[in-house]
Amino acid sequence: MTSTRTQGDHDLVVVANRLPVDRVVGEDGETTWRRSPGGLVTALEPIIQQYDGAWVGWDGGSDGPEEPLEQGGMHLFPVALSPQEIEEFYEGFSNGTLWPLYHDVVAKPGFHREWWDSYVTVNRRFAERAAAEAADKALVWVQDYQLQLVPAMLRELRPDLRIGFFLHIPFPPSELFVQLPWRSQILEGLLGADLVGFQRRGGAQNFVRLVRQRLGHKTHKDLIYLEDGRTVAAECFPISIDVAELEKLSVSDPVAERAQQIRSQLGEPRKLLLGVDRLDYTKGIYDRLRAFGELLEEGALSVEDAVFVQVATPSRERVDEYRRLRDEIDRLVGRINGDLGRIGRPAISYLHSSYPRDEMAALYRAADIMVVTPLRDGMNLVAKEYVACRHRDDGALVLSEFAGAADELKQAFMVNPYDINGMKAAILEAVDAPPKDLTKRMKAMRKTVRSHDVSDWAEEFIGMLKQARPDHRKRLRPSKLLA
Ligand code: GDG
Repeated sequence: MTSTRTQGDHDLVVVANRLPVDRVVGEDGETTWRRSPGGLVTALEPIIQQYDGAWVGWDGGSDGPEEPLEQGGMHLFPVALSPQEIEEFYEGFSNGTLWPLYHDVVAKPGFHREWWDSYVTVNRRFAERAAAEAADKALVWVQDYQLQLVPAMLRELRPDLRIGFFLHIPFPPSELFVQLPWRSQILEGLLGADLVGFQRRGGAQNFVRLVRQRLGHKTHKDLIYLEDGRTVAAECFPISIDVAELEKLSVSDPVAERAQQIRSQLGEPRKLLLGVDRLDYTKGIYDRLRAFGELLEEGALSVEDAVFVQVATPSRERVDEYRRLRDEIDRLVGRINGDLGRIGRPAISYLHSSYPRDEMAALYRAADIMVVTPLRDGMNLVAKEYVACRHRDDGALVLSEFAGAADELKQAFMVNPYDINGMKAAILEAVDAPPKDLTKRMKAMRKTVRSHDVSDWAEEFIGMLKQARPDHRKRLRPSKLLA
């Protein structure tokens, strides 16, 4: 094989769809960069700084310049997308095909050949950029579903690298995955990595089963043995949050005061229920609000003593499915408030907006019951954030069993989000639970969240990637391999 080596000088390269900064073009046409908030940036920043590493990603604009920039000790390398690629690669194949397919097909995935072609083209561009920036034998960590072909493309360009891949969303069971016309190409793409990480054990198992069944590779437990002598490990690495940062924020005086103020502005309800989600059809916002509406209608709860605050952060607004969802939720909230609200006492306080981090912390502190009911979710960081903010060991978490977080936050009030009566019962159970029971549950959940934060997640992944031994023949006799 001929390898086109154009080596860079970074010992660690993160490759993600988005850069950790957004390009902001001012009225004067000047470009400035704003650090984009979020767990991934917080998790990876210290590690990248430690390695003097690089981050390759899209800057969120179209046809922008590709000059590298420095931010917070990180070397950032923008990858440009054309307006057509934004439509076909990003909104199309990533968010219109893979996103619904990987989330239990809760919406119908679109299978369009031109979207796929664009996905291949853009993945190649990311791989080439990463290949150019990585030093000899560097670690490269590719993130998420938009870039599943990058590991194999990168390996072809740079066989010396250790390549890791982490999927932030669920990896579907074989029965759903095989709908994808390009299923083999995606599996081959991922197998370019030495280590493929998933949020849950089930995702890793689905992947191993698929490569065995579809591609005929030998596997043993979480290892896959390729004909060329390489071994690929499939492991679960549940992601977490920056617990210390959020705890510090949530106990600060301004946040405590703001939490009080929120409750008083809502008329000092006996129970404040809260939902915080990107406005996405996987998050189960519609059925959750329906369940709450029915509880009011039936008199199990009353607007005099309970209110539901739903923050729905705008998301993917150019995709049809998301516009439809927004309209449906607008209608439902309007109907519930129209039918059941009173002057100064809306049933649902619905906020279609994005808020700064301290306001989120104040909401978490103000809420008696956090309702997290996705139909499917890789992890769901909101559930962990709520727990991190409850330093008095009070409050209740109602949690979907279909969120990755359910594997760890076992003391939550667990629900099947498709079962509206079950959700109503769980909400009432949380509303009526004795404080002692809530404390016991919250204490246990806080212990779990504090014992594994996002830097542990990143360090564990990088630690394992460093140990990856590309050639399995050096460590395993063929007799140990299971077909
Ligand atoms: C994907 C996977 C997986 C939300 N609104 C505001 C705001 N947020 C923050 C939350 C939380 C994050 O956004 C959302 O994270 P989630 O995990 O809940 O969901 P996705 O965006 O779907 O993330 C998911 C995650 O990747 C990580 O691997 O857990 O399963 O789908 O941190 O607090 N933050 C601010 N203002 C808002 O209005 N500041």
